[in-house]
Amino acid sequence: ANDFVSDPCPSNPLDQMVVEELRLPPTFAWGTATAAYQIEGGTSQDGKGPSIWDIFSHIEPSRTNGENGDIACDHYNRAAEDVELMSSLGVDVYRFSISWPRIIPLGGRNDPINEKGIAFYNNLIDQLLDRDIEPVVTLYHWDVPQGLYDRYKAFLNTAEFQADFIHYARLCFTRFGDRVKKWVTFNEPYIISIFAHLNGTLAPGHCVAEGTDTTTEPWRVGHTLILSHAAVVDMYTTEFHYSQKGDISIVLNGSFYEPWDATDKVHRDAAERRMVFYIGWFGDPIFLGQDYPSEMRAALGSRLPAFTDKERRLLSRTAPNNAFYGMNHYSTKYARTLSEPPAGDDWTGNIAESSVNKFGQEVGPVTAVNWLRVAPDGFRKLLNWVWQRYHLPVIVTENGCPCPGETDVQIAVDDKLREKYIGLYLDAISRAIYEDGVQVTGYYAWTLMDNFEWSAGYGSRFGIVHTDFDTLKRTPKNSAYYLKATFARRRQPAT
Ligand code: PSG
Repeated sequence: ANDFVSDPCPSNPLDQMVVEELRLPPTFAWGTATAAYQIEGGTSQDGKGPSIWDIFSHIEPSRTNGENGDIACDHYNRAAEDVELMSSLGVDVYRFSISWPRIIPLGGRNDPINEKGIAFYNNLIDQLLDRDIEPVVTLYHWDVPQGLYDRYKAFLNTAEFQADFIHYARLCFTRFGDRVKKWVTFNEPYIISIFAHLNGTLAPGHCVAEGTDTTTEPWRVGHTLILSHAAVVDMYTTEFHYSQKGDISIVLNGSFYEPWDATDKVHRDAAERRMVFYIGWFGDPIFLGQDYPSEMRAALGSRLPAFTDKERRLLSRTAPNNAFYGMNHYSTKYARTLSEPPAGDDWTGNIAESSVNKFGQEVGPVTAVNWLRVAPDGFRKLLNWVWQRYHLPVIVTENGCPCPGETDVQIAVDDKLREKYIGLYLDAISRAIYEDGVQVTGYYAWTLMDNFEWSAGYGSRFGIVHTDFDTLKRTPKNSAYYLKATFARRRQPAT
């Protein structure tokens, strides 16, 4: 089959950065991604139980810009319309997450199952398949049942959580696995460990004020996530893979880190160490079946839990059964070694990060949020870094950016910055594939439509489709049509 070639990116606000033409394999899949709590609404409809996000956003609304996911995009009541919308955009794949408390309201292995919640996902999956859209399902995108947090603090109790997660995953494979062939266990274990259990900016907001032991608890949460992932991979492999023949893995996020001063070895080492502490933390045990990276063990000692012999065997047995590397990626940063350890408990490998280097150079043009800079070269380097370390085909399970002023639909649809960003990041994938030999098999735009952006509430919009939160009307932005046109060329011979 022929490669396809797109038009050059037509608009060019970041005029130093030009997308000439794009070459991608004919089998390359494009999709959109969402997460249950960010879009569904219907938080207590049809028997759904509360998740930690329902409670977190209601008890202290200042943590979520005064907003919550009670209605969000009302996707729970508009799924048919949203599938139709994706179909009209020509997507190959839709990555969504299942709300655990929607199908097991209290969450635990001995708790009742909610058939109405299961019916919702069954209908969604059927509608997608009717339109030739492949469902890619994330089991956990941050909304653990509040019941499990109340009972045993969820991730902080490894054995209890693992048993309940296995039960929940088995229910999903049993009910949906005849049609779902790509599974993701957890979305972004780093964010769950650090942002939800150290700084407490995300639910459950477990943080110092709540009496957290920050020296050990984030690492305990990470440990729980790794072992629960491995146990579910093991269970899928032994109980379901023979009949269902699907793929399973995890999604890790991570920026690329450039050295603050590239002429100085200590800062080059710091940039590398930052990625080891961010990605290797989870990637080495999960994909290589090894202990935590030696750099982390050296810095953290016994603060990092130890794997028992039985757990080591589980990791080494399941490592080869991860079928892909799910990569959420947004931006690049500079890393520098600190001359003194930072105040408090260090979890970075003694590193400070910034978007400006020693020489005052910005890592890339800013988007609507300061942490997200346009830096496609870093993306290409990260694809290479991951490929060299793990040798797994990469699926880019999230990528995108917010643009300024997007509340107003007239401004939002003309999203030249996003279109440019996406074009440049696809170009980085193309170069990683053809010039560097990295296997990259898909690109899922984050996100299908503007939605509840966690601590930013509705104030930060990542959608390729605009959502009017008064009328709930969806309006595709130009970037959605750019993606549609780009990938439509796969079906034509290259010219
Ligand atoms: C991940 C990484 C960073 C910020 C936010 C995320 N970072 O590098 O600073 S969260 C991730 C998430 C999804 C969000 C989306 C945009 O999986 O639910 O809506 O990115 O923030």
